[in-house]
Amino acid sequence: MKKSLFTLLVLAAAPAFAANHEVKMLDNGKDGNMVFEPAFVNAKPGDTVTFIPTHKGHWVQSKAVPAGAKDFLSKENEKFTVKLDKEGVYVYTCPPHRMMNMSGVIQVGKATNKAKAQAAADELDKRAMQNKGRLKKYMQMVK
Ligand SMILES: [Cu+2]
Repeated sequence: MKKSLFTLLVLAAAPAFAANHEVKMLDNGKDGNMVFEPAFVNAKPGDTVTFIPTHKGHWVQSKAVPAGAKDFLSKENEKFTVKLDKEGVYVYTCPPHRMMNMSGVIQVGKATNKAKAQAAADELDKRAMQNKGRLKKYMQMVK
């Protein structure tokens, strides 16, 4: 009885431990030019991701989000935070550098919409003129 009450209290307090993950928008990074870093983030439901305009000329737009989650679109050169309420895979791109495959993946809890996210990632990889295969690599990190 006491133990289950304790468990209940811990679960109720869980949102207080929500983490914020920072993703830099870069002209050059470890994975090449025009890149998000880290481009794959594994988050828990309730966490947030903040995109940091480290270099200028970038912004983010979602290409696939889990069922019930809102699409997002930020403004150029602005810090932007997304709240990750829904479990699943989020695929996003930087619109002006889509052809350079400046795109990324966020997994939140279970990959509920993996097929849809994979299709969006494949489409980005297919259309990219540079840095092909990045999305394939990021999607392989989805568990
Ligand atoms: Cu960009």
